[in-house]
Amino acid sequence: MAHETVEKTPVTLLGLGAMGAALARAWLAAGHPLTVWNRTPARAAAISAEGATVANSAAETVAANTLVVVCLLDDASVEEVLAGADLAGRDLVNLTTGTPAQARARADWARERGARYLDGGIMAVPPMIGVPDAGGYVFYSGSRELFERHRETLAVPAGTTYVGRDAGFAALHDIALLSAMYGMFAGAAHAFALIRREDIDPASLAPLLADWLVAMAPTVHQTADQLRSGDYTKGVVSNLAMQVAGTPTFLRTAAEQGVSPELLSPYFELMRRRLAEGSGEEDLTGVIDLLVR
Ligand code: FVH
Repeated sequence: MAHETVEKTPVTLLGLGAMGAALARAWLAAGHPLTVWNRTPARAAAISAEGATVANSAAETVAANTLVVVCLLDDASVEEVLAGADLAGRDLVNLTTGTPAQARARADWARERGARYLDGGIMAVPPMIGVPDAGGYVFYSGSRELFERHRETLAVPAGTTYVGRDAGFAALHDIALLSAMYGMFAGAAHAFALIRREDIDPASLAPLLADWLVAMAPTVHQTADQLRSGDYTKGVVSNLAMQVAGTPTFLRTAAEQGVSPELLSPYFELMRRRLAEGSGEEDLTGVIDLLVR
């Protein structure tokens, strides 16, 4: 039987922090030739021992391969690291977390230097990288052609989800999901604070909390449906008037338990403002319109 050798796309990777190192190991494990660079050389040495080629400078690393991936701390470090590199003809994939405006500006910046550009927002933590069942994935936006050209290589560390030609959309999706996550963390922090001084094992509350959050999560589909239709009374189960009437109980309970209401109060205040506009029969969806200035 004839053996077929499938050439794996060589990858250049700049940035070997916790996430960069995880990406590097995933590409190496999948057989991709990898050239790396990191500001602190010791980190590159560790990856070199696992099979990567270490370049002497960022510019040399960029020159090594067409596909150039950067995973650095922030947009300022991307600017700094790539300042002296010749990007002409490179396929630049930026997996550094930034704002949508930074991504759009970086796309223009790359184009002016003759590079094609794809922005990425990583929805995973390092231990999820290279573990297909872990559920991690990366949002991509920018050049569709670039995404298709490197789809297979980009899918090695984590799943891929392309969200549009607007280079800012990956960052926007990333930050939207992470913002919701922080809202969830805030709610969970308040819940744990409520039981903190009681004879209740936090470990007994944790599974109840997790199950409840999972049960409530699908309400986002109804919110989306109401936003699309413009009818915020559509399918309402617990209307705003009823929910606002319940808020003093939450605040009184917090006071009784010696817990600051500072995480809950801003949201309750928005609910009250929306009710004051005469939206008692609606869902909570109207709060979104109060946020959008
Ligand atoms: N780690 C995580 O859980 C999250 C998951 C979601 C995505 N984020 C984003 O990924 C980017 C990289 O994160 P990281 O975890 O690798 O971060 P660090 O371990 O802190 O490594 C930072 C790397 O950036 C290099 N660096 C920083 N500043 C500069 C600079 N001015 N010039 C050159 N390189 C710079 C740093 O180099 P060194 O400190 O080792 O010399 C690391 O390689 C990030 O956008 C997350 O938001 C991770």
